[in-house]
Amino acid sequence: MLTLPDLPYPKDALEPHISAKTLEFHHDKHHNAYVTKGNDLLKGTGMENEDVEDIIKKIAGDDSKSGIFNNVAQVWNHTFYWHCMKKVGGGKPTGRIAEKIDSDLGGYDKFVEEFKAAGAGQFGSGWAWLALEGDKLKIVKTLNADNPLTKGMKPLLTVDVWEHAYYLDYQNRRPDYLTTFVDHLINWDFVSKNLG
Ligand code: MN3
Repeated sequence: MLTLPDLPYPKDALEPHISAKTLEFHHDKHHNAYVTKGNDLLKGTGMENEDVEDIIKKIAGDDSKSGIFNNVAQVWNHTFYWHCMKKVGGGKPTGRIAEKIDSDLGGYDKFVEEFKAAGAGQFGSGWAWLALEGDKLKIVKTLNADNPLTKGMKPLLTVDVWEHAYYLDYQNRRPDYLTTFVDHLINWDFVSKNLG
C-alpha cells in the first residue's frame, strides 16, 4: 500500500527558490497521482503489502511490470526528494560526507560540477543522484522513474529534473534550477544521515 507523506516543511518554506505553487502541484497532484495509480496497479499482484524498496528492486527491468515499476519508483523517488531539500540549505557540507566528497569525488567544486552536469545532461525526464556504490560515492543520472536502488547502489541525495519540478519557477532554465538546488536547497543533514 503506497501512501502520500506530508511534505517535511510548509509549502512556502523553499521560497523564493521553489514556489509554494510548484510544491502544491508537484506534491498534491504529481506525487499523489503516482500513489493512486501505483495502488491501482498493485491490486491483485500479491505485492500490495510489500516494502516499496523491495518491490522496486524486484521488478526493475521486467517489461511486463513497467507500469507498476514507474509509479512505485516515482512514489519512492519523490518521498526521498522532499527530504533532500530544506529552508536555507545548500552550500558546502561538513563532517564525514565532506571528507568522502573530497576523497571519492575530488572535492566539493568537482561534486557541484558533476552533479549539475548529470542533471542538465539527463535528456528528457529523470533524476540526478549522489549514491554509494559499495563504499564509494558516485554521481549518476537515471531516466524517468529509475533510481540507483535498481543497480544495487544506496541513494544519498537526489534532484528531480522532470519539467514539473521546475517549469513554473524556471521555465526551460534547468541549469538555473540545478544551481539554486545546490547553492540554497540541499539538506546535507539528510544526506549525512543516509551515509550513516
Ligand atoms: Mn517530480
